[in-house]
Amino acid sequence: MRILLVSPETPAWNSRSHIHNGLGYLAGALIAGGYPQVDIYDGSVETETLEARLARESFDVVGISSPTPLIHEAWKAADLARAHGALVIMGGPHLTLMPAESARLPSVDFVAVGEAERTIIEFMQTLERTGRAPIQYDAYKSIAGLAFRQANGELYYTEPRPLADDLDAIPLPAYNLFKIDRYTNLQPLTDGLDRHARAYTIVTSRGCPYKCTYCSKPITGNTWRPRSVANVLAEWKMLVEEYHATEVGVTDDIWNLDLKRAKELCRGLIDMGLNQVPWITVHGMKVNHADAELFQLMKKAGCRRVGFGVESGDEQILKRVVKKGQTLDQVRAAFRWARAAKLETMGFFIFGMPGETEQTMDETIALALELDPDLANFMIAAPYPGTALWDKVKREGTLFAKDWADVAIQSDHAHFEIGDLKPALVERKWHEAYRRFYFRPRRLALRLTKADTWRNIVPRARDALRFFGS
Ligand code: B12
Ligand code: SF4
Repeated sequence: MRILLVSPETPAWNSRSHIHNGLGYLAGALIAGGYPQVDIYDGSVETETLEARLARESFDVVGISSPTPLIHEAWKAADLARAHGALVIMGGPHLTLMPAESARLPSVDFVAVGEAERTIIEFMQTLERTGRAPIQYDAYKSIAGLAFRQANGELYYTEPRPLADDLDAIPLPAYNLFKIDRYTNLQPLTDGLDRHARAYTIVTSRGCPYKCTYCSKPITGNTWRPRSVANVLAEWKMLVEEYHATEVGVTDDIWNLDLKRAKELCRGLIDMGLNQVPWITVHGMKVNHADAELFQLMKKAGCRRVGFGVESGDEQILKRVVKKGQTLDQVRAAFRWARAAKLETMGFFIFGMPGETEQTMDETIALALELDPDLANFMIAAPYPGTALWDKVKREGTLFAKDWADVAIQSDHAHFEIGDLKPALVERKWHEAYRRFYFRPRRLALRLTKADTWRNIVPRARDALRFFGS
């Protein structure tokens, strides 16, 4: 059985490209489960169109992954796969949130809901047993985590797939299937674009028990499931020694939830000499599960930079609207400790949450200036389906998105209007944040000393117009 796993091309995110670890995990599970004829087509780095690939090579099954903003591209991929005679199964964050919408489409045979390493194996075994045409729908009803349109046109949802509880037992991602030399480094905005990086990402735990109102985590869920430190270190060693990683990105929702484990991981990296390869925390860290010692250990373990979700400079917005479960004092302490350990810092800030006023957004700008991270990332609040923010805006406000493609995080436009909060104010404060943060003489001087500023002068100028214009 030949299987192609596809991530569609992404106009929603084009400044960098990371490997798609979800597809890596599925491929790893397939290989370990006895289906070695699997490949990954990642639209963000392929030189050949999907259509050309499907015309050149025939596949029994095409599996397509999609977050919310890319669902239209994913559906186009499904049409192409179907036109080339493959059975189509879709999965990933958007499919988990809205399975019916895709399961109804004529080009989509099955939708996988949630984590799918087990689901895909049971699906392949059933397919192999019952044949491709006609599809024996009844045979798939005992596989947890599927949605599909039956022969009579009605949708059928199987039992929910329980979250995998022993992550050590999940086969490692099939890293060999990524065309690694085509991906960029993990943070080109900060480090300059390195097209020769061998940047791998690693998932050391899944899920997060916090419930920040804007956060969409349909796959990994509200519990926290760590891999054992030994299991993570073995994978890390493999990435460094066998795959020659030049940088590693930890993409956990919250890798430092268990402070003791985070420290053990760092000590392990030091003891095993894996600290020569720089690493970062892609999704950021949580400030209230850290202490000074953790940052010292991270630095020794090769960590280059830490990012923190600061979100708001207003304690009440942080507590009652964002529901971040952290205080401004904890934010300040984390930055202080990280800086003392000589780690670079990044801060993520959100503008335009419900209930915000000009004053609360001014407080956020003031906090960004006070913390003065090496990189500040200001974002306009973006509601994703399945989040408390989405529900509130739908209930009490007006959502502007006409389409899933408009639900992207990196946008310079407000996504909704709610109460007295006007979109024009949010956009004005967002631009002001960029201007006041980056147009300080010291910042400008720093930027001009970076070779990358001059190497990429055109895209940098374009970014500047977008961020600093009003
Ligand atoms: C690393 C990361 C990135 C990286 C790499 C992209 C990638 N796709 O892996 C970068 C920085 C490039 C990125 C970009 C974006 N990301 Co991102 N990203 C993540 C992050 C932090 C980890 C992803 C991961 O490795 N998960 C672990 C693996 C095991 O899970 P998985 O990928 O979901 O795959 C499992 C299942 O979903 C399922 N599955 C997935 N695909 C398929 C396909 C088939 C056929 C089947 C059967 C099953 C299946 O099986 C997999 C194994 O269990 C997640 C947060 C999270 N916790 O998931 C956000 C997250 C996925 N990203 C998100 C978003 C919004 C984006 C962007 C759209 C941002 C934007 N511009 O608005 C872009 C889209 C780029 C793209 N092509 O996907 C959202 C998605 C929310 C939503 N409702 O869709 C998330 C959940 C973050 C969040 N909390 O908001 N992202
Ligand atoms: S933003 Fe981070 S801390 Fe908050 S719920 Fe999402 S993953 Fe957890």
